[in-house]
Amino acid sequence: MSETAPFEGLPTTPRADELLDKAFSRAARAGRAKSGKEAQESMLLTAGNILSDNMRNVVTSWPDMDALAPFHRELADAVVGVDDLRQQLSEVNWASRQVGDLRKDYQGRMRRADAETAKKLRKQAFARFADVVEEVEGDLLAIGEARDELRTLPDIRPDEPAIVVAGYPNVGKTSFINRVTNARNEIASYPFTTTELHVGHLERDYVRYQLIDTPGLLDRPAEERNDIERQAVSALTHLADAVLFLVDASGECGYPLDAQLDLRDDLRDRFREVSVVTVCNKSDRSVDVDADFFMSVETGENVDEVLDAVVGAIDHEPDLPFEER
Ligand SMILES: Nc1nc2c(ncn2[C@@H]2O[C@H](COP(=O)(O)OP(=O)(O)OP(=O)(O)O)[C@@H](O)[C@H]2O)c(=O)[nH]1
Ligand SMILES: [Mg+2]
Repeated sequence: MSETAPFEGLPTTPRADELLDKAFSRAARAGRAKSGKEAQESMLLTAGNILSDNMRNVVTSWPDMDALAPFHRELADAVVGVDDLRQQLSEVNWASRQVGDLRKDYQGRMRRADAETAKKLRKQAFARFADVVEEVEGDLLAIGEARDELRTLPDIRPDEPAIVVAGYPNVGKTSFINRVTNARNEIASYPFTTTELHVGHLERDYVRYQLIDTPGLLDRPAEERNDIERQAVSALTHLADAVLFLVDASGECGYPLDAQLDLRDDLRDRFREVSVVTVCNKSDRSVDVDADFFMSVETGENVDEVLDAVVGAIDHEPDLPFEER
């Protein structure tokens, strides 16, 4: 499992009934190959091992949440709740051990029993296996849902420079990203409850940059965001190396310029560690605003200059003490 896409390789999570079906049908097959007490022992071992191994595999296939990059941990937390997930995984881990212990216990009891008693003990053991697995039925379902959600997270890499594109709806964020990245085949999207993150890539001087479109997230005042969105914004603050803030001075986007600039100031507070570059887009319509750059995605005017500036604003220095640079 790679550090950059930590949830990509997660296998599907079996449901409780699937696990039990698999374990008991394999056990029946193993039992048919033998007879008498040996058959009962073989069934017990087969079912017990399949259940405990499969449940342990569910747990070990997950990355260590504490070792995740802050961006991924926080995004995962926004989407599924990392504490809940940890708890569900620990329940399944408990069930795996519990089945293992039961298996050992019944194996010992069978050793001293005759064939008839061995069969009774094996049936008893199966009923107790089923009880244990059913106890974590809900946990397995929740883990499966978390896996399905997290696997579709866009391939955003904490180790590649990231430019976050923000601004009110309709100011031209997506048009910009589509124009400067190979967005056609490199866009991945992730549905939050109300929003999506899109990522496109571009290369400058052999460095790959991620451009992140944030419709529904960085396009309105903080107080209008719900908890999940707030947390996703916070995750982005770990990731962003620069913020490109687009404004539409013409007001054609439908939002007053004052409100747009207030949002820009709010994001400056939030993304305190990085440059927030103010760009007036739709310069073919209006340039009536105090901005760092004026561009038109429509005509292409100044688009390259804006890119150069934002790439230049990214600090590529390694984390050396200032005097040693
Ligand atoms: N005149 C003009 N129109 C533009 C320019 N850039 C984008 N537009 C238009 O503005 C509209 C909105 O552009 P989008 O790229 O969808 O804006 P957005 O910021 O991604 O909007 P949301 O996804 O809703 O947040 C579209 O009709 C674009 O064609 C520009 O430079 N000049
Ligand atoms: Mg858009």
